[in-house]
Amino acid sequence: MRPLEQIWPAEFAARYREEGYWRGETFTSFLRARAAAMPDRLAVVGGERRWSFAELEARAERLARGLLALGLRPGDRVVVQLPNIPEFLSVVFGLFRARLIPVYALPAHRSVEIVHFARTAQARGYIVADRHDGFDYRALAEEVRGEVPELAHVVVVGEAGPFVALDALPDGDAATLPGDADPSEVAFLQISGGSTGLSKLIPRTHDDYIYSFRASAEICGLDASSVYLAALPVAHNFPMSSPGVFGALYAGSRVVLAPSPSPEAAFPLIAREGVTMTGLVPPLALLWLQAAPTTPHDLSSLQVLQVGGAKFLPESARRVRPVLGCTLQQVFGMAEGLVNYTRLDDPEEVIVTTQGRPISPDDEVLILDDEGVPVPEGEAGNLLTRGPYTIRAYHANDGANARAFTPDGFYRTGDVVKRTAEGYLVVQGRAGDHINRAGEKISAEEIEDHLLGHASVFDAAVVSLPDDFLGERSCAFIIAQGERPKAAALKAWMRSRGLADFKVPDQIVFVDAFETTAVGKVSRKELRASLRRRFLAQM
Ligand code: J2J
Repeated sequence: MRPLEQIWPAEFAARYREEGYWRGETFTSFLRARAAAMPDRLAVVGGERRWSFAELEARAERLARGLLALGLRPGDRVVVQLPNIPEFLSVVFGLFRARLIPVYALPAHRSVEIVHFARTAQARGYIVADRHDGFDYRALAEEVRGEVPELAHVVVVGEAGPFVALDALPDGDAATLPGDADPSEVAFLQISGGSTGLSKLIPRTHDDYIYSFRASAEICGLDASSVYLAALPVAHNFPMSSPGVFGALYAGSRVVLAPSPSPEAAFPLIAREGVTMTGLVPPLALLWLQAAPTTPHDLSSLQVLQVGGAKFLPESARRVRPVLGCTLQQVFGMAEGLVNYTRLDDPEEVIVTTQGRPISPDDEVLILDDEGVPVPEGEAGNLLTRGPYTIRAYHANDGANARAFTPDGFYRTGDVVKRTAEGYLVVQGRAGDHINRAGEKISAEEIEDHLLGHASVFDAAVVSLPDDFLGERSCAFIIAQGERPKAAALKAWMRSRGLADFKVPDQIVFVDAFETTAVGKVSRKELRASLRRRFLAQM
């Protein structure tokens, strides 16, 4: 199959190969190598199921044959929306084996998001669980298929309803399986946090992604004796690849899948499986710190707790070692590429006060002022980056590509950072207007667009407000037309639009008018900033 347009200029690709970052491995080739070298070693634990490396590979192979027998063709995109269950891994390795391209959706996504991913990726398949967390994904699939009839094949893990059960895929013939992918091909589409407007699709190649999690596993000290707990939803880039489930399997470690990241679900698993490492977003880390002192479960196997996705404040970071008895690792990453880690042997002060330094010696980092001029050392500026695992373009999105990348291929992260003399980054904030709600990124613009669809909303501006628990919460300032709707009714209406729950505004504030300047016009950005300022000043 032709690459889905993720292309580094030839001289960069050549250098990344020469330096040994890109080694020509694929997802299929690395799983095959582990299954051959350590067939009986336990690879995946989820619920009551325990699969060895050989079993994971055999399942992937069977699924690959079945999915092709169903009518999918190599190169087709398949939206995967699965919770933390072992099938997440057999399905994606099965897709890789059949050279189908997964598009990763989160369990929290609903019809608006899934329709958008399916259309943008021109997907022909959709794989869901029957139910999870009280929600029926088969009903969602019916709704999505009503809007995107091209989504010809819906496969369900569990009770299939009107669709095909994963367990009942046709047998398929081994001879139909294609040869292994070209490692420089796009392996899957990851989704962006959606900092402006709808989420964008992020094409990642075998070469670049495998480098990022192989190097991550090394930085995190994973080996065959490690046990990695996937606590956050594995479709997120962080628990997927930093080092995540893939880094762990690459290193021959065991992956344990937690149905929820809550202490109630995760602590017994840590004790039972001897978990050595896991990753959390800051609000969950706070919950763990609160619950750990009185838990009856033995957490002493835990060596490393990673925290990332949003800023972990030093006061909280300082408590990790004394309370949990393990090393904190701060992780500042993005699905577009660049990932920074504090190193396990860094001095405590560096671990607590910085968000780490890049994985690769070839991660190029620029910190520029608004005019594009490098800021003096130690001062805050806009972070731009380019390197062996940072994308050069989004999938099929010329507008976003023109905004997000410089002509020489640097990705504008939208983050405002400082760099210490030792090369560690400290996140200060961001240039854009999205809300980082407990690690979930929400585009102000996307939510405003939805609100404007309500008959009683004349205008809306969505901003982030500081929140003790979430880090940031979303607040919609609304000018009503006619009678003011009740906030609860407006939230329920947002939900009924088929939007992920985390995007529904946490708070709604009605105002009579938005500020205008003498010229009568204020940019959305200035408007949001001034609404936030005025609101916070009144508190
Ligand atoms: C402050 N902001 C942070 C941190 C991410 C590893 C870890 C996280 C992500 C992720 C990821 C932050 N402090 N420690 O993909 O592989 C904010 C920044 C960044 C954006 C990216 C990974 N860690 N952030 O969170 O694509 O604003 O990836 O640009 O979801 O999260 O979001 P996302």
